[in-house]
Amino acid sequence: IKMIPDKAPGEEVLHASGDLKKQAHIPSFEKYKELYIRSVESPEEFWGDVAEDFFWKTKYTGKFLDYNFDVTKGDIFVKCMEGATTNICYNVLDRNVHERKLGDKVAFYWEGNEPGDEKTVTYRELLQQVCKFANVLKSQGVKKGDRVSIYMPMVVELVVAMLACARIGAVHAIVFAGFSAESLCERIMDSQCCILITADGFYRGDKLISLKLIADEVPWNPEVDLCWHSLIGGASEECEPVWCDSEDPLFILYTSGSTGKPKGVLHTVSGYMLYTAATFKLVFDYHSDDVYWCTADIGWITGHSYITYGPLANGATSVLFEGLPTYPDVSRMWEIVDKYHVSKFYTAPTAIRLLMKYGSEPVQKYNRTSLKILGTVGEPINPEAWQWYYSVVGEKRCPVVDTFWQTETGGHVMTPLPAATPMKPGSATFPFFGVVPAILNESGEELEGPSEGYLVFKQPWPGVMRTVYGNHERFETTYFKKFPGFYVTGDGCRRDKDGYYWITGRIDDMLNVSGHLLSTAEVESALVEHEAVAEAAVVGRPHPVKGESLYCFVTLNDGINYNQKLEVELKKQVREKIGAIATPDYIQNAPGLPKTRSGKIMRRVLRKIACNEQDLGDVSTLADSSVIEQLFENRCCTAV
Ligand SMILES: *C1O[C@H](CO)[C@@H](O)[C@H](O)[C@H]1NC(C)=O
Ligand SMILES: *[C@@H]1O[C@H](CO)[C@@H](O)[C@H](O)[C@H]1NC(C)=O
Ligand SMILES: *[C@@H]1O[C@H](CO)[C@@H](O)[C@H](O)[C@H]1NC(C)=O
Repeated sequence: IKMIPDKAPGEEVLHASGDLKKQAHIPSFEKYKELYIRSVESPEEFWGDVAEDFFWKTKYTGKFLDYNFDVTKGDIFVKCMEGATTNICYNVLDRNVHERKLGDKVAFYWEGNEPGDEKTVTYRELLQQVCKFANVLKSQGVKKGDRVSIYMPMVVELVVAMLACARIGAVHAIVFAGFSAESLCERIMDSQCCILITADGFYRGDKLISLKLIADEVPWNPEVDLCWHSLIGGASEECEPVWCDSEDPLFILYTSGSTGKPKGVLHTVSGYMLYTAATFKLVFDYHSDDVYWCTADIGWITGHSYITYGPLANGATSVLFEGLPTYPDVSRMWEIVDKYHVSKFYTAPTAIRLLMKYGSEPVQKYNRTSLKILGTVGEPINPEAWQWYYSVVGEKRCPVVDTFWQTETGGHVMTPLPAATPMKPGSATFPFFGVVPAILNESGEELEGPSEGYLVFKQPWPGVMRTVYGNHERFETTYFKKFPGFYVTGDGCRRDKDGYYWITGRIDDMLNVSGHLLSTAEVESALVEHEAVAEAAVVGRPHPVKGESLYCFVTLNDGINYNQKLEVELKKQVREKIGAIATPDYIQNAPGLPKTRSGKIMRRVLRKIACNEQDLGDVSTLADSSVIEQLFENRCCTAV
């Protein structure tokens, strides 16, 4: 294991302060290396120590971690602590209230969209609400193994609903409240959920989102609607947890696939519990007096792992925020940091870039001396935004943990540890414990030393996904077929001379809009469903705030004219099919698309046209080069 974080001439390497190191769980790079080697060579010992903090009804019977990552040797599988029985809800609530005496500790400071709208929930109160709602679910016939769809805004009831499922062994499948009726429907159908939990509506900034109206468009739902408040009123506060096997499913969370249909990423109980608990504790260097705030939505994996399970497993106090960073004004985030004395703050590069545009004044209006550690998640952070976050928000006192991970990985896999890892702005630095990365070239050979290629992992860690719900073959094809023996992330990566890893972005045809992965195929199929459209090709165009914007080329059916009205219809179509996040930024009328002789659209060329880059590189495989000139002529210069 080569890790030599030396300062190279002209390169910036930043270190945590002595104060932070003094009390840190992992105080030095030496300590990190020592533990890392132990985690990889003896996973049973390393994770066994983590497991000791939790309650196990019965012990595991087989190997601690059993797996096959090689498709040529049989089915792919990962099992952690198989045979042990436990309950994750019991561990994150009952254990904290009863064994650790944290009943009166605040679990969540809920901060509403509207300033002044607020609520505090202690661990004891959270446990009571979860038990009541678990009893409600049981009274509706929900049993262990049943899937439950949740489509809710960022309210305490969302956390209650997910933990109530976990308590009775039901599998939650949360759908982000920004998705359309059609996306919700697709996910409900795929997971075969027996019940949908939703809300009347909520405000996002000054916009009212009527969730219930959207959900009711789901045509096959014959259920009579039931009201949360009337059901929970009469429910008992006692609810015995259902003991689950380590490898019983905990939740399904959908992520965009490159072939269009979303994939139901499945995580199981024990491995996910150990992994989210350990990453939360070490990556944010959690201490019992911290106030932690992750600005993500629970509808994404970041919210599952680092708003609900990781922080609660540690008995942490978190802020749960319903609103937007720009409402009622662009100081809102810092006002909240000041109000609750937030010490650990976790947000997305897209939010940082958005706020950066307004300069330092809105930040400096509020007291941020409580801040100790800053984190980023969702996409690689560009060094310029990193510097602003570090210098302006954190006043150069707070290390920045640039965490790389995916829905599929369950928790952080590449990340600095705040007191131990010397930081390089824009690098996710080194692997977390138990994670063994490698860089492969196109022919699947492992590259040593400074290199760039496919980021893969050689062995599992407890929190890695177990399957694609209902389609194990798709799981194997997507993550394991390309390079037998490795988990393939789909991201590109560079390793520098000091061994630091730099994530370079998706290798396949995915878009990352504000850190959310969208498949071009999904957007294209939404466009083509419009009667005027014959063909569509979507590429990403760099965007200063969102990272990437959607640039859509559409070829219309014969005899149809392109106009403003059609453009509006197409935008609406995509919004309705996929959700607001996928709204096209540019739509260009493209009577012809650049194709290879075998008929494959050359997206590489389209990306250059979208950015007005005249040097197209090698276009020898192009079937008809006359389309290129026309595409440049019709370029859109302003967003629609
Ligand atoms: C995703 O966004 C990041 C930051 O904006 C960028 O570096 C990366 O290249 C993007 N990925 C793709 C596939 O374009
Ligand atoms: C900022 O908050 C800290 C405590 O978090 C306090 O000690 C300090 O006086 C405050 N500074 C100002 C300018 O209010
Ligand atoms: C892949 O890497 C190996 C080892 O460095 C090298 O021999 C091989 O030529 C590389 N293949 C490609 C396609 O770059």
